[in-house]
Amino acid sequence: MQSPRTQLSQAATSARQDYDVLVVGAGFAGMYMLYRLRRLGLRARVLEAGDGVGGTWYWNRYPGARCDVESVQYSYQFSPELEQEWTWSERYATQPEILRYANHVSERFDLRRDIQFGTRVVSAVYDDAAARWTLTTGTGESFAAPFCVMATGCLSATNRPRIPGLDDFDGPVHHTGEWPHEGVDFSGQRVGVIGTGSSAIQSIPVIAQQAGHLYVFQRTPHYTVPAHNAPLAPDYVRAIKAEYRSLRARAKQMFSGIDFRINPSSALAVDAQTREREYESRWEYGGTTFMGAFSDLLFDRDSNETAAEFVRGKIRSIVRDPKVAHALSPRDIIGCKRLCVDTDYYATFNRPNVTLVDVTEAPIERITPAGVRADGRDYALDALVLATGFDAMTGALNRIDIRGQGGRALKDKWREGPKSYLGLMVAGFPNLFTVTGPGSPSVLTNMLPSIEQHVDWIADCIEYLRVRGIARIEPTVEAQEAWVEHVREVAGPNLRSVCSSWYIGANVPGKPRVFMPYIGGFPQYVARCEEIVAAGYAGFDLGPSRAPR
Ligand code: NA7
Repeated sequence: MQSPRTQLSQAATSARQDYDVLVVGAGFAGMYMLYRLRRLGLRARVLEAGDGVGGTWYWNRYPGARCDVESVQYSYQFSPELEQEWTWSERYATQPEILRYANHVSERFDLRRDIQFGTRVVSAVYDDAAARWTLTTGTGESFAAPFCVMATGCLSATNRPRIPGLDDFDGPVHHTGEWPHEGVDFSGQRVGVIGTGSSAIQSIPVIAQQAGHLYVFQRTPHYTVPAHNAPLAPDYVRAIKAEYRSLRARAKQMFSGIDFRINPSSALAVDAQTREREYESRWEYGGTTFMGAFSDLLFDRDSNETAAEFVRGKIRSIVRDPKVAHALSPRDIIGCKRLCVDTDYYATFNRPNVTLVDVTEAPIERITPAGVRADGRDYALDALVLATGFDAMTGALNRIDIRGQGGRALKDKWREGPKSYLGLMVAGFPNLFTVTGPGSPSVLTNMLPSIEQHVDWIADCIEYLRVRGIARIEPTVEAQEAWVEHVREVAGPNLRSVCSSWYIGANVPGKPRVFMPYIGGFPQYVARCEEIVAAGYAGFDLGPSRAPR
């Protein structure tokens, strides 16, 4: 008698040749992709490494994990019914609430039956002659289809630091991006957190409340602004639900795809008092809208410095020990690395059980079986938290052995940095789509509308080809080169392109330094995508034809 697992595996194997589209990943991108493909009447299979839907929200279960985009905007808009029936409870949703939402969506639209969980795709190979992609999984199963959509996420491949001795540590080591599902009890323990980016900034105040002592190993201080998170009042929720369509429409006109007010003035065009008032009111309001205080904060260093100094002043006023306040104060451009949003981050350093270990000047020497050696001394620890981020944007794609025409590996093509057309497709890789790929606005925008825009574009494209009996689509090298150049050009004047952030791959040793996302703004980008379609997929090679459907 066969075990249910064997039967399942055989069922998948026997159906493997028949899919129209394969989708890798069941986060928000993969789920919506499946929804759209089904509505086109296509047979799709989603392959997902995790045991549930939700992508980044499935894996990032560290204490304090939340979205830094307001919940009413960080949600799908493709279904007005879904918008009306789901009620967010807080201004910034917690990871568990977002995961509940993802599960609700998957149940509401009956998505699970076409998702195969616990299935990590290790290779994707294009067969020129058959015009098909074959995907192979870690357990040796293979799936084939003429189209493949990589919905693998921008921040999903964890960045494990190369610190000597890391594997020798006697206690548990948890990466924030691969947090144990059963949770971690730090009660009374000596805990070390390495990193001070968004994940650290969210988790440190929560861990500090539980740990016996918390040591924070900081290589670079990051700017963070308060979230001022709060439960959402029923009246506010009712008002949002009544005007969802116009809220979404307004958001789509914004550079970041998020509806918020940007002050059109330059920070240098107003007097110091007016500037202070604007920063103060943004600080009181909370969240990343702080960067909308003046329109030139990300273009003019002097303007930027006024905002940076305002935040440093806040740090000095919150953190009692001036030395710690100084160490926590970033010197560089605010908003260059992604601005963090916190609850009580700076105040946490006033706690007697929290120690900031500044490793700015000299890196952590090594991890020993007993703890961390840094700053000329040994810190004895019971547990270690790696809040060291991700191999962003390209990591998840490069960890799959993707081979296009002539067996050429994507990793090799991208050795000097990712090249794509619109962040949607890559020359030499026909019929392979990347949702929010490098070269698209993606991480610089609200991910949900960016995902929906890409998924709609891909679904419409596949339908266009099928209706016309076109078997293949691929960007031309010329169109791709021109797009890559455009992406580079628009990044130039923006201050975000000048610092050592994960936007340019600087957090991963050896990664090519290229500003990966498209910083021309969401509306401009969408308009370009639409123009290209209206011009009959300008910049793409289409063909050859087969009998129309
Ligand atoms: P981030 O923002 O990449 O932060 C990672 C942190 O880890 C950052 O402070 C790094 O310092 C630090 N880091 C990385 N490697 C090391 C080593 N080897 N030694 C010491 N410190 C290290 O990742 P997050 O997960 O916090 O956030 C990622 C995004 O998710 C965030 O922007 C939001 O969009 C959501 P560094 O600054 O590189 O000196």
